[in-house]
Amino acid sequence: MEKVLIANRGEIAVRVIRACREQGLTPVAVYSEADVTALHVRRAEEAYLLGPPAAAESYLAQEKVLAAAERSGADAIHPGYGFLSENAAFAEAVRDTGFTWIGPPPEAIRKMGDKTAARALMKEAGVPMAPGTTDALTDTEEAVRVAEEIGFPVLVKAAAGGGGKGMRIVREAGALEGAVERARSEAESAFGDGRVFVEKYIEAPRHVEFQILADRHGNTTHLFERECSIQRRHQKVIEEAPSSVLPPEKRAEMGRAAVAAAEAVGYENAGTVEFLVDADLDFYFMEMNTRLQVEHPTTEMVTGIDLVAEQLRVAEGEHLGYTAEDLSIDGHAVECRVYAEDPAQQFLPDPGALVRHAPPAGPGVRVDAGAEEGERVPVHYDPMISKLVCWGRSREAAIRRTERALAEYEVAGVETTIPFCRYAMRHEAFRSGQFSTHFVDDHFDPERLFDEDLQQARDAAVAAVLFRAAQEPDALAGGEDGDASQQPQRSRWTERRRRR
Ligand code: MV4
Repeated sequence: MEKVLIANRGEIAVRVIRACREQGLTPVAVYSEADVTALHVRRAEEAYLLGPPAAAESYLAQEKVLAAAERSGADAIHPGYGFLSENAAFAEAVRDTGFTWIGPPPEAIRKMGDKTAARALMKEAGVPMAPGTTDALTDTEEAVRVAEEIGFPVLVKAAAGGGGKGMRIVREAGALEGAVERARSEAESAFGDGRVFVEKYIEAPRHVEFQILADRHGNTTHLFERECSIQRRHQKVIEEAPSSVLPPEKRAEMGRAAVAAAEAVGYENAGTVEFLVDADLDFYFMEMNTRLQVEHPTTEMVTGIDLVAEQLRVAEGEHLGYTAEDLSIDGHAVECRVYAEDPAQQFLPDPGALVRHAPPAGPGVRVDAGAEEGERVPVHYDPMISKLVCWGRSREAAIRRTERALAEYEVAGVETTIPFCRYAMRHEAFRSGQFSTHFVDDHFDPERLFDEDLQQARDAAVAAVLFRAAQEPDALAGGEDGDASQQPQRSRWTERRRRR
């Protein structure tokens, strides 16, 4: 492998480009008309225009991506996450066209994309699952019989669903038939596949997922877990590694189950096995994600393994060379996703110009950003600006560092999820580790968003002033202090703190 085309954009494209360069590989970017000046285009060695901004015309346009790979002379394609990363047909087309696919075998993508096939495989592999059917329901009488058997509440799930799409909770028999019919028709229109199945609903679960790495010689290992329970409408906002609730023996047991799940599907490359964990720390297979995930940096920070470098290595046919027994968890890492969304308005997307973007830094602070100051957060794609990942020797230290870094993070021009992340970091339910996937519903009160965050408003105001000053330097020079050159050159931030 010498040249890798990254079929993606934003922070993950930058992340893969960096790993390619460190591996001595030539990174090739693709971009849409909305991304002409984007960071990933500027960080690549070569860049190829795909087409108009709409994803369907650009990052999802399989033929255009393959044509760019041909034109560039790339020998491999990395899909990142989202877009075509879990499209089995595309993975097949990549291989059929002679490129190395930096991801799992298409067959593994296909099997794990069908939730009933995944459940049948897990059952065979002895991986714990929530009680329920493995095959799709044939008729509603069967649904009633299964639901009576496993007991309410139950979940009706779409076989072609995932990530929360096509799911309905049913709490009593009377509502079951209607729910099955509605889930079936929703799945039919959303996925062109109306098959549904029934599972026991796990109340107030935690979302704990295990990172998997497998080479092409049958060696499969896990790299411990991440907790991703702080989600909003199935969109993760805060993740951490390790989970705050797993004792070592439970971690080892879940790690074995995750490896068994990956081996059952003949997995290769990086993937994630998602479990639900209940109050008794019993765990149940939920889904397997056949891609690298957004939150992979938390695992990298506590294991010291560069997951993208490993993906590239393994895709080239190298052996893993280690197992989980050779790895250990050092410290704790917390990731905050910085989206251009307004938490005070139900996380309404707020795309626009990044008038100011000055991320934090310092020991144990990593910011994977997909955009820079002066760029626009486009309307066409996921509005994630960056991921702030902080490492600490303990969970408390990682939280403290995250609070410090969030307080330093200067953004102006768009609303962001930073205030929500600061709110979560100071909430007792989060700090104590006593939370579930219902954290946002149970604990988030938008009225309390800026309780201690008037600072936030001030910071934004100062950021705007700083930005303006940077644009018109003399605007401040002759201010009330008279000739600035006679004044001691204090940091404007000190000035603000002093004024406060
Ligand atoms: C569940 C569940 C409770 N019981 N399955 C959400 C999306 C997909 N990952 C599956 N999901 C769930 N499956 C059973 N048997 C609760 C959820 C769920 C959830 C899971 C993880 C993180 C956030 C969630 C939000 C709502 C529902």
